[in-house]
Amino acid sequence: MFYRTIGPFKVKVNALGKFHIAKAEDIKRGETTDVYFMRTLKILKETGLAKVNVTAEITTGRLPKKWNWGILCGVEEEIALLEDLPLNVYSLPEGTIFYPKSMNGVREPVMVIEGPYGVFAHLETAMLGLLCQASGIATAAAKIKIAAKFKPVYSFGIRRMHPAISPMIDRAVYIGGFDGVSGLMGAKLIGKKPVGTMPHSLIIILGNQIEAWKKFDEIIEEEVPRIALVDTFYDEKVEAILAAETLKEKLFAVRLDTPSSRRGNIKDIVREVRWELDLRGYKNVKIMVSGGLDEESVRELSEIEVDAFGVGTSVSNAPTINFAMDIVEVEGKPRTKRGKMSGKKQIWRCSSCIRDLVLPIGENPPKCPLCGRRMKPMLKPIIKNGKRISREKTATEIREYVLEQLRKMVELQEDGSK
Ligand code: PCP
Repeated sequence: MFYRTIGPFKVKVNALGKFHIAKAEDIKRGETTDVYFMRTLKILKETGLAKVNVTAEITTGRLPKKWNWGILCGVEEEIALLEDLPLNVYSLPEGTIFYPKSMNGVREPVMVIEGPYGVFAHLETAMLGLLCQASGIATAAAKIKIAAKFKPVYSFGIRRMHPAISPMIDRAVYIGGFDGVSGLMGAKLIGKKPVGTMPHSLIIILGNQIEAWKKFDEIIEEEVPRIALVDTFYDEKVEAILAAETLKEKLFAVRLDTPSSRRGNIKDIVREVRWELDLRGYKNVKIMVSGGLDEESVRELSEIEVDAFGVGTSVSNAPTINFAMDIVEVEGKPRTKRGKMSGKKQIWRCSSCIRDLVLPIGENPPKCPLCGRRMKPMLKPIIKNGKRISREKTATEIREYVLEQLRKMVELQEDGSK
């Protein structure tokens, strides 16, 4: 029996094997696939068709929650899955805004795979899973970042999902535009320090919020902002004043995580807290709200003096984007199923209108039907004959790319052209 020291505890190693998760090598080998792909492979091998060259594209016909655009996320893991296979892969850059259909009504192929079908048939399930969930999370995060009027928003939602995917969740939320994540592994993955305040448990165990705030200030590293949780035992404004009088100039912010049973009109509660703090000269103390927030409640609260938001379930448990992968060419000849359009395609984007046309490969660069400007091709090669050819971008670079697009979308929305 092996033991591993985790924090103050010695843990039986095989206990670790008990989590119901697939390991990276299982995923790469196709162990997480749907069985009908294995049966298809068997038939193709026995009929000598496994080496048939196809072009397959990943598209979605509609988005959840009446979203009219989405953020593509999960491309890095897709490369990890498909790398070293004799395939060519083209993709929208990770973080790119995409539409289910272009202005000319064609489904947008966010990723295109070329090569012998038998090489990746058993990976379709994982290929879709990697894009569907991460893109749903990144899109939900982007919508909330816009609803927050680009004020700071922090990811507190990994506790709602299986811990094995918490790094992926935090990365997708950050790429979607959030300013920080609470998870240790997620923060490491994005190359950032984890963010967080204090849980109710600290105050409950110390039995006294003033004692808890003081101990936090005495013991926790100085660079960690002093954000006092002010809803544990008394009314928020009473605790906010107590926190300000306890930590004085050291108090960076107060966090309201008001239980739903007491939430009533949270906007008025925030206004009261703001008023009482200002009245006593604590104008610099910021107000953070968390607990059960979603796009709608964040939009409402961003109208008033809320300086930052902590959002959990509504991003970590965001709806998936139901991508599907379809063959559109066999041995270079257009062929696909009903409901899809055959042949290889390119997405052309007008970067001024952020609107697209999808045209067959080889067509001349079109002009934007809305503003007449020249459009640019969006699908870029990322893997050539199994070799990665695109540079790996940091999560922060991809996030900046997303925020740039979101600001443009808001601008277009505000001047009524969206
Ligand atoms: C949790 C945390 C966040 C909540 C959950 C985020 O609150 O403080 O505010 O999640 P949500 O958006 O899914 O609601 P609690 O568990 O109430 O409190 P604690 O901070 O004490 O863990």
